[in-house]
Amino acid sequence: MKKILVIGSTGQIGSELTMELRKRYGSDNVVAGYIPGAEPKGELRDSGPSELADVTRPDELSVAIKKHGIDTVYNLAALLSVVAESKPLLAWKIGIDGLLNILELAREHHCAVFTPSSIGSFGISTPHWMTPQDTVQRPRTMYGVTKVTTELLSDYYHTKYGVDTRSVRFPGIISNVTPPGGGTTDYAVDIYYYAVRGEDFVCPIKEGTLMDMMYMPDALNAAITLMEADPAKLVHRNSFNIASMSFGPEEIYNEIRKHKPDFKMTYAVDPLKQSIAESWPDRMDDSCARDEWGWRPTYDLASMTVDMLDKLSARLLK
Ligand code: AKB
Repeated sequence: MKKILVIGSTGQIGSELTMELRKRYGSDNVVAGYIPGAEPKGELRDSGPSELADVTRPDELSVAIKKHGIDTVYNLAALLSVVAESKPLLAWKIGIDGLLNILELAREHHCAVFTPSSIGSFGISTPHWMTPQDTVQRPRTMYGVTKVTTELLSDYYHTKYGVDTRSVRFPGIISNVTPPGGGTTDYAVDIYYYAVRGEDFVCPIKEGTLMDMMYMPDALNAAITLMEADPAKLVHRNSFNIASMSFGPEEIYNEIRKHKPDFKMTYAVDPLKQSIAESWPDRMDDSCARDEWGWRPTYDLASMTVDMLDKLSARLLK
């Protein structure tokens, strides 16, 4: 059985990934790594072990890896795109200095490492429609720079030292559990909260701006399936395009209105978010992920909307 450390276990993806990994591999085999001030709470804390695991403190990471006999690390420590623009040095420190600490420990302790990349690793000069797996990556945001560097460093540690590094380029992730903080795609989560609370929504992204998005269950499944994949079949490693749906603000709004006809949305475009959104793909081509490790999403905009509205209504309107 694997022994897994999730770094960033209390964040948007980490909180759900840790619980899903505990379901699949057994609670005692999945350690929730956290930083001071972001300790696990509730079910996350009570259902399994947790450990201090700050990516910027290699000694602390080393203690956690040795104490629990870790062989697989899911490294989710990162700042999202908008926050990274306001704190570029911190984004680098966590995203890249932190990654190097993990890769060095993985080399020493023979751990496999998953560190997500993002649609943010692409830039304005990337082909936007059916963005190929291997293409131009010249982002102009610090988030994008750290994501391209993540891909390159992870591949380097694989080819040079044989560390089993793998990753995906996540689209905007939509979830009804932990809200995101400081991303360009956050509007596609926020809109559901407003709709369920019966409030009008002001969208920061311009009508017609397409971005890849994904429902959390598909995102978790992608990460775990890739880490389970037969290495002999992987031509690529860091990182795979994965896609399930792509839409602009008016499309998600119209989908929600099928269930909440009185819901209203207006626009007040945020220039930073808009310029980041316009530099990202409209839709990625994920055929390499499909061919090399059997990636298949299960949700589209319609089925995700039904589930989001059901789950949020059950929680917020109690
Ligand atoms: C963000 O908007 O920063 C993230 C991402 C797409 O990487 N959700």
